[in-house]
Parts: sequence; structure tokens; C-alpha cells
Amino acid sequence: MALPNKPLGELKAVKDPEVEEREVDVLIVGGGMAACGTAFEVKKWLGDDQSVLLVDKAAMERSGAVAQGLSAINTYIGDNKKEDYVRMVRNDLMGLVREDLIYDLGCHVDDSVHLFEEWGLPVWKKADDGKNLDGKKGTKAGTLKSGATPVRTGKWQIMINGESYKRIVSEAAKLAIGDENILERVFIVELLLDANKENTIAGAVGFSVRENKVFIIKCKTMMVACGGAVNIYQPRSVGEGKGRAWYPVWNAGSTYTMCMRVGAELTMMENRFTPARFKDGYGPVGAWFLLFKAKTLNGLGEAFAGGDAAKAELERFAPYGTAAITPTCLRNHLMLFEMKEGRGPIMMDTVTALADLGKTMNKKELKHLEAEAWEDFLDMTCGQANLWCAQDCEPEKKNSEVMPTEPYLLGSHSGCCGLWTSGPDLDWVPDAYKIKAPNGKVYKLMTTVNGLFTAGDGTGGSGHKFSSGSHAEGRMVAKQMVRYSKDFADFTPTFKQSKEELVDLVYKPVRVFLENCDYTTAIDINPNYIKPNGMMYRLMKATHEYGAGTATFYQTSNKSLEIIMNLLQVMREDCEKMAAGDLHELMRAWEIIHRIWTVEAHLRHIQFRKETRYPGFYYQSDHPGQDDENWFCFVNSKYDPAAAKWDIFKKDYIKIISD
Ligand code: SFD
Ligand code: AMP
Repeated sequence: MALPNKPLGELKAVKDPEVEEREVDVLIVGGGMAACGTAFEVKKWLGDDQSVLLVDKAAMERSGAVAQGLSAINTYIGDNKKEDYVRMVRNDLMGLVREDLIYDLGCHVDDSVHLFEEWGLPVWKKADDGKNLDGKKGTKAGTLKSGATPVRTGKWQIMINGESYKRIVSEAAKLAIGDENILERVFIVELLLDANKENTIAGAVGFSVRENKVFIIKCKTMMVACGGAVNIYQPRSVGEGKGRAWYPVWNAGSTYTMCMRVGAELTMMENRFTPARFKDGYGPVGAWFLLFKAKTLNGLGEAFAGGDAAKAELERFAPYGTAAITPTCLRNHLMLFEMKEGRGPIMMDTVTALADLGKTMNKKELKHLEAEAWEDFLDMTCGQANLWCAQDCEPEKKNSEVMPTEPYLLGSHSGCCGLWTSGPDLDWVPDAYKIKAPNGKVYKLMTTVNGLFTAGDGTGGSGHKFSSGSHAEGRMVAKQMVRYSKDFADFTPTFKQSKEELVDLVYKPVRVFLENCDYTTAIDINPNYIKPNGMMYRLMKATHEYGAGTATFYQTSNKSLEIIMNLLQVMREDCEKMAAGDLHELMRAWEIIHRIWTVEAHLRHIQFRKETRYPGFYYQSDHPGQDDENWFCFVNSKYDPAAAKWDIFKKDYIKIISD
């Protein structure tokens, strides 16, 4: 259960926190879309004598990417073919995806959407006359499950009134497992392997951000779904705007870092998502392109994306560039191309789009359309609506600038980095995609560490799951974890580390602070320590300048990568001297540690892949263009925790669904 909001100020950290030890069968780390899916599903399959615990660093009602809500569900298969869903994802991600995972998700995702609607999420419907019915009208038009037609924006996306989306989904999750099986505001720091069984997960350690308490949790099986990685690059928002980002600022790469640090294999960590967003407010563009049919204009007022220069540029990246829907990275590439040629900035032509749609509308309908334009942002990125107000921007009268943002790492949206997981145990799935546990069985979505599962942003190679797919994937993981925990019912998780060693690890930044804070009069400046805020600036400066950040128009090179690898190494060493005076700072300290590891994995993958597979997301200037002959494969990596060494290698891509 969540502890109440804190009174004024942060709680000072103490040297020796209380320790609470728990032991459960199933541990869910994270409380976002995927974790809520797992929580909702898991009790149905658990035995009466089995236990579950969910641990979220925040309060589930508003935690993770869906905190502010969403205005669309981007994955709903409906009448479409699952094979086409795979083709769409494959094309958008330039050919290299795990088709087994994507097809499998396509078989299950709609069921989660039907549940959301059953739980009270308003889904827009199409009326018989072709008009859109939103809000209560949409609800009254019947459910998707009973055959009502959703308002499709693109082929895969449907519109919702989704300000309370996360509250609805988390309520169902909470009811399913019960408040007593949930720890909120507890940040998991590190996963723990079993002392006796090789490569087997045995638990996790974390701390409360509301009281001086360390949690040590043993489990038979675990899923980690702590979202993607945000604030790893210098954001475009600086000064008073800093803290604004497109993806959730709280997700700090914990999924990737914690799993890699126990030896789980990563895949496609080079694949980042650099989204085009409304400038400064980070408003998503999907509804504007798809629902409102808006076009982007260059600084000369030209609809450049349909022009000859753009077509010629896209042909360089055939077959992806010439497909009916231009891949997300190439849409960015075209924007960057215009900007570099001196034809920026890029504007979303909201004025023409709304005027065109309004041609067939009466006054009342027109007002409603304008309200929808605002609601799109009020439902999911209210800062963008605030910015419009602050800038006196009425979208029907004034166009808005769009801009590629700083890079993010994620595996559920238009990116596909994450963990290498097992495909389903079905005859059409290649053996190379199946991971066998020590009993010889295959558990879908298990990582290469026995008993450790992931979902949502955690699963690599299968982007475009979005909110609905992450939930559905979480539900699939629930069943697999229960199966695993029953198959290994006699497993007694045992840690290598003592209780004291674990507390020392988690509270190290607190101890560094307490031992040295009296040495100077300025609490943040001390020769014996660095505060997490300072470390954050160091990381951002390094990635910004050398790691293909916005500073270099997303370009990096062999030499830049060599430099940043050294900087990251030094940062990791200096993290030993990171100091936290209160619990908020302790969280910040661990977040930055997680971010540094995640960034290292990202850049090591870019360094290894000697081509530029995703122009528009990043450019390796020593290796421009795609080299299918040598690099039409996954790049996987594994960190060996015992030897403290990285291994990076190619993994075959296997085509399952025909073109
Ligand atoms: O407009 C720890 N997303 C969209 N999905 C859609 O379906 N439609 C949209 O409209 C989408 N758009 C969008 C989206 C996200 C955002 C932020 C915006 C717009 C502004 C994407 C989905 O939201 C996303 O795919 C899923 O939410 C991913 O699910 P998951 O479960 O992988 O991640 P999460 O929901 O962020 O949850 C993470 C959880 O982990 C917790 N956590 N807990 C314990 N210890 C730690 N160390 C932890 N670190 C993190 C978090 O608190 C959270 O509970 S649009 O752009 O296209
Ligand atoms: P976004 O708002 O950019 O996150 O996109 C939301 C959804 O719309 C995702 O499924 C995107 O793939 C899709 N999308 C966004 N822009 C376009 C576009 N110009 N063409 C086709 N699909 C798009």
C-alpha cells in the first residue's frame, strides 16, 4: 500500500535503516502497464498456498508512462490480420524484429483492450453515418467486444478518452492481488542471483522512498517491468522547463540495468527512439497526423514529406523507405534533412488540417473538433496544452513547431531495445528463439536468466506494443511465472550476500554523505562526494556531445564513442562516491547509476554495429548507410557479473512471416 504523501521537505536518511525481509513465490517489479497486466492475471493461476508481491517505486494509480493518461490505444488488431501487424512492426523497425513475439502478442492484445473498456475506459466509436462518437456517446454505442466499431486513426490505433487510463488499469490490478500484496514507493535497486543454482534469480533488494527502510525480497520467479530509460540525454527542455520530457521521467533504465547486472542477455540496445514531438511541450504527433490528417511544412511552407527530394531520399532506404507507411526513424530523417539543408523549422500545419475537416461540419461540430484538438494533449501531455495557452496558440489559427526530441530507450513504443526473451513453445517458432530452463521446458518471455521474466519496455525486438500490448504481455508473463513457480516448487531461494551486505549496498550513498557532510559548509559541494544531481549533468553532457545527442544532430563516430566509453568508466568509478542526504536523493543516486549502465549498453551496441540502421534516430558517421550483407542480424550483449566483462555478438534474424 502507498504511504501517504510526504509533508513538507524530504525525509533525512539515517545510517542504519530498518530492514524488512519477505519471501514470495512470484515477485513483480514495477507497477506500470505491463506489471498491472501481470497483477491482474496472476491470481487466477496461482495455487492457494502461493504468494505474490508487486513493488512499484511510485504509486500505481499514476505511475509509469501512462501517468497523465493517453488519448489513443495504439495497438488494437480488430479486423486486421496478425500477419499484417508483424509486417507493420517489421517495416517500421527497419527489418529486424522478433516476429514470433510480435505475432504472439497480436493474438492476445485485443483482449486487454476489451478489459479496459469493461473496467470503464471510454473508447470512441463510429456511428452508422460515419461520425465519431466520443465520451458518453461512444460508451453508449456498445462495446468493442459486442461488435461496435472503434474510431480508427491509423490502421492500428483507436481513440479513447484516456485521462484516467492508468487509474482504471491499476484499480483492476490492485483489486486482483489485494493491497496487502503491493508495496508502493519502494525502489528496487538490484536483483539477486541464487547462491546455489547457477544463473537463477532468487530475489531483489530495494528501499522505501518514504521511510528509512530496506526491503530484501526472496522469490522463486520474478518479472521486471520498470519501463524504459528517460533523461539519459541532455533534454531539449532546459532551465525552467527542465524536467519535462516526452516519456516518463521516473523510468531510469532500471529494467535493463538490473537485468543485465545479473547476466541477462540484451538485444538491440542500439535501437533508440528519437520521437518527433511538438516543440518544448513534447505533445505527441500521432493524432495530428492520423486523426486530423495534418501535414508538416518546412520553413518555406512546403509539404516536404511528399516532395521529390524526400522521395529520392526515402528510396535510398528501400524497401522500408518506399513502403506505404514511412518508418518512424525515416520520418525523422526527412525532418532533419530539411533542417540541415537550412529549410527549418518544421511546422505542423494544424490550421489547414482543422479547416479542411471543418468544411463538412456545422458550428457545434466545429467547436467539438477544436475541443478534441485540446483534449488530445489534456488527456496525455497536459504541459503541451499549457504551453499553447502560454503562447496564445489556438491551433485552428496558428501552426506549431515540431522537432525531434532527445533520445529515449524503450521496447514497447516505436523502438525495440530490451532483453532477449524466449519465444512461445510452438512448432512454428525457431529453436534459436526458445530459451530452455534447467528442466528442459520453455517459458515464453523468460530472459536468459532462469526464472527472470520481463514485459512491455523490457522485451527487446518487439516494438509497437504500446500501452495495450504491454498490458497483454504482462498477462502472458503471469501465466508463465506461475507455471515456472509450480515446476520449481521445491526451489528455496538463497542469497550469496548477507543481510548486512545488502543494506550496505543500498545505503552506501547515505553513509558517504553522513561521513563527509560536515567537511564543508555548502552541502552540495564537497571534495569527498558528488551529489546525484551533479552526476546527472555529467552523464547528460557526455551523451549529448559524444553519444549522438541533439548537440550533434544525432551523429556519433568511432572516436566519439571511444571518448564517451572512458567518460562512462570514470563516472561509474565516481558513483562509489555518490552521496545522498535524504530519501529522495537516495532514489536519485540509484536512478543515475541505472542510467549510466543503460547508456553504456546502448553505446556499446552502437559501437559494435558497423552501419547506420536507423537514420533519423542516430547516425554513426564512420559507418553511414545500411549494410545488409554484414548487419542484417540482431546485436545481443551479455554482461558477466562475476568477471565484470561485456560480451557483444551477432544473433541471427529469422524471418517467419512472408513479405
Ligand atoms: O501518444 C520501478 N505510450 C502510448 N501507448 C499507447 O497505447 N497509446 C499512445 O498514445 C501512446 N503514446 C504515449 C505513450 C507513453 C507516453 C509517456 C506518452 C504518450 C506521453 C506508450 C505506453 O504508455 C507504454 O508503451 C507502456 O506504458 C509501457 O509499459 P511498461 O509497463 O513497460 O512501462 P510503464 O508503464 O512506464 O511502467 C513502468 C513502471 O516501473 C516502475 N519503476 N519500480 C520499482 N523499482 C524501480 N527501480 C522502478 N523503476 C521504474 C514505475 O514506477 C512504473 O510503475 S503516444 O506517444 O503514441
Ligand atoms: P506518436 O504520437 O508519434 O507516438 O504516434 C502514435 C501512433 O501513430 C504510433 O502508432 C505511430 O506509429 C503512428 N504514427 C505517428 N505519426 C505517423 C505518421 N506520420 N504516419 C503513420 N503513422 C504515424
